[in-house]
Amino acid sequence: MKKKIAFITGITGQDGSYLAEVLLNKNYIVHGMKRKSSSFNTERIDHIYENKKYKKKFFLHYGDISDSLRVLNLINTIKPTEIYNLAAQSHVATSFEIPEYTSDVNALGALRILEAIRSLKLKKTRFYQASSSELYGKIQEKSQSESTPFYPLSPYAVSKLYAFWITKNYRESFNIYACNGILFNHESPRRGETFVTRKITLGLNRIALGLDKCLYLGNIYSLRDWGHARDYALMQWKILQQKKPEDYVVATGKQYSVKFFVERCCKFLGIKIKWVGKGTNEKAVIVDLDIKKKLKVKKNDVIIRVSKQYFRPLDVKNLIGNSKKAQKKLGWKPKTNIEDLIREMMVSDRKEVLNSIKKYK
Ligand code: NAP
Ligand code: G4F
Repeated sequence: MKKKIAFITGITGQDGSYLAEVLLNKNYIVHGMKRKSSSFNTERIDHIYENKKYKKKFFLHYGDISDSLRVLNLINTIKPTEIYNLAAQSHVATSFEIPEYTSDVNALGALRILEAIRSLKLKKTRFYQASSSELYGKIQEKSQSESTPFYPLSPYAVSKLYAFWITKNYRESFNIYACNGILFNHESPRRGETFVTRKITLGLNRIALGLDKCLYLGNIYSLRDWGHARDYALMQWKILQQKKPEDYVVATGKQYSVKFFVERCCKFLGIKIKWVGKGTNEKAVIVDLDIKKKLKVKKNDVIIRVSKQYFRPLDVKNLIGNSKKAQKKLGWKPKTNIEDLIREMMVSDRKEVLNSIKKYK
């Protein structure tokens, strides 16, 4: 059988790193595009790059999804059997500040790859587009499936809406095997530090170990359907293994608030909090703590405050996915529940904070 060759854009990101592991375990040759950066940006994939086992199977190339010619040339040289387009300016709040850049990368990025596949006549190449539950924005149905109408609420979501439709359009116009994975939020210890879950797991560990006093958050009433990125990476691969190219929702079907996430992380640390105040005056105060854990906090410390700075001009308040189609056709079953996800992230961030303390001692 011919070897499968994958090309991943966004390989240095959270999902790119897990997907590379999934594909290498399935004996693929994996090529990834990384950006030139003034500081190291390969932390999430260094363990793969440095593993001798993958020396002839894992290749990195400099490139940027906004550079059409580079994208075309890379695809022409690699001749991938599967392309996973994960590259994105993926931070929703930031997209309000840099909307044009976000659109160039997220919307036209997908088009550039599809055009390369079309113009190079790569009839056998399959294309995966990293679509997002942000497309649902102002939700039109209680739980969101492939047939729920979209109503994007940010420049990020609008850019991903273009990418969604251009993927579908190239599938229908040019018969390209192209699919959208409409993935709901997925987190992990490799999640970027400015996304809310990671901000909380890292922030609370820093407080517990005495590096910070207080963590500032935005809309703590926001509700999300949070899964584990490792599980979702496997689904990205599965979506491209089907006979017919189709779009799929991937979600856990369970929903929690940011506030709940904070409470569970505190519980993990052995801290009991009480919420007091309203609106931007709301805060979390320590009411009890496990003295055996030797935490660097005490009763009555305020460890969470709400700050206007982290509110968005418009926010997606409420998301919960209906992934029945993926369950039926792809055998999708969410593996990691919220408690396991929190435990894994909290343990990993404790280690990270302890290492940084050691480093600067
Ligand atoms: P991430 O951690 O922010 O990773 C984004 C990746 O894109 C990074 O490798 C980044 O490179 C790269 N990138 C950014 N701008 C680029 C450019 N101009 N050219 C080339 N590469 C560029 O995001 P993620 O959580 O892994 O998400 C992966 C994809 O899924 C994204 O498209 C995201 O929008 C989408 N998505 C994510 C979720 C989620 O909950 N995680 C849900 C739905 C959809 P650097 O490392 O150099 O910054
Ligand atoms: O963690 P978030 O920044 O993720 P968000 O906006 O849901 O976007 C993520 O998931 C999408 C899938 O639905 C992806 F497409 C996208 O690329 C990204 O991966 O924020 C989650 C919620 C928001 O409602 C936000 O307002 O948490 C709220 N929040 C409250 N305080 C905060 C904060 N978000 C951040 N980032 N920082 C805060 O301090």
